Amino acid sequence: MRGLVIKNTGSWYTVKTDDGRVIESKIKGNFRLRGIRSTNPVAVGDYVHLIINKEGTAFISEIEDRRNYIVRKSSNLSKQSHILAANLDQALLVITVNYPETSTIFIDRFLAGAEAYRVPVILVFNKYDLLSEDELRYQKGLIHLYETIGYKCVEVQSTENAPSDKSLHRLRPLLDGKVTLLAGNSGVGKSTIINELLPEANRRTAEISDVHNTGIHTTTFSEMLELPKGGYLIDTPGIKGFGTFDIDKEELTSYFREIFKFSEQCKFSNCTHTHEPGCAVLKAVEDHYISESRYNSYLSMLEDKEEGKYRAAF
Ligand SMILES: Nc1nc2c(ncn2[C@@H]2O[C@H](COP(=O)(O)OP(=O)(O)O)[C@@H](O)[C@H]2O)c(=O)[nH]1
Ligand SMILES: [Mg+2]
Ligand SMILES: [Zn+2]
Repeated sequence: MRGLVIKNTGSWYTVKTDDGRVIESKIKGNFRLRGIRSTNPVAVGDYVHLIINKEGTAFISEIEDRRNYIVRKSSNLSKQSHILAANLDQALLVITVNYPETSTIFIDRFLAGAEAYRVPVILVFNKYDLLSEDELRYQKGLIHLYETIGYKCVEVQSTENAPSDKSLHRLRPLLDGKVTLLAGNSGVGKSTIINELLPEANRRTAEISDVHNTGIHTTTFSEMLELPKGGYLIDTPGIKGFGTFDIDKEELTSYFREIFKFSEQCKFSNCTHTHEPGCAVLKAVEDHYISESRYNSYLSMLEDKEEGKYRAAF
């Protein structure tokens, strides 16, 4: 029997089978997966094969190859990673220009991580109702910037009585039938969005994960919440970005789409776009074809890399 892992609590995995049953499962024996040293061999989003027991529980006997996955380093000491989720169709990054302020560095690091993992991102600008005229103008500017680069942007208000063109329900067609990771700084409105988009039956689950968030439960377990018309939202307490990922010298540029485009005209193929003569990126920043905020985010990630951190610190 094949199924999708929708929840992980310690050694138990909740699996939704292809024929619609929900079965609590455990791993059988030792799984050694190619190339990944992880503390959890199975993650939410994984497709697995089950051997169902007489008691109605099951053993996971096989994990299908992942299309993609996101990881978090377990600790500074170990080289092991914790797989947060697998097989994502997209990520929804919730941003607030204010209350709390989401920095462009945070947004750009998230986007770079998503490029590295090849996960499309939708930028959701929340709390429309709270913004002043100046803040709204700034938000419009950001939306113009990110749409020009090629990212989908949506302005919403998650609290009651939102004007229809700011309603959260505009997100539904973007989410139906897809596996979406919900991300963003604490306080931007992720739980509010989940509660609004999920039907009554799932609301309780969302509240339970809120309990996890408040620290009663310190361990963080990922969970997939089923949308009414199919598809899932992945609520991963504490996830802010794509965590650690190795940044190759040449690759960093390619995680910034518009910088990558200009870099093809740089004089040197190994140009870092910081000081080199004939650098087309520096010229494009000067001519305002590349925004300073994006270029600064690029520099901050380059600095991490040069300090040997090899990680995006979200
Ligand atoms: N005014 C306003 N408040 C919002 C909006 N969305 C969320 N909030 C509030 O922001 C606070 C944090 O929201 P929450 O969903 O807990 O954020 P999370 O930490 O990302 O899960 C709560 O008090 C929400 O009621 C919005 O669109 N407008
Ligand atoms: Mg929350
Ligand atoms: Zn260059």
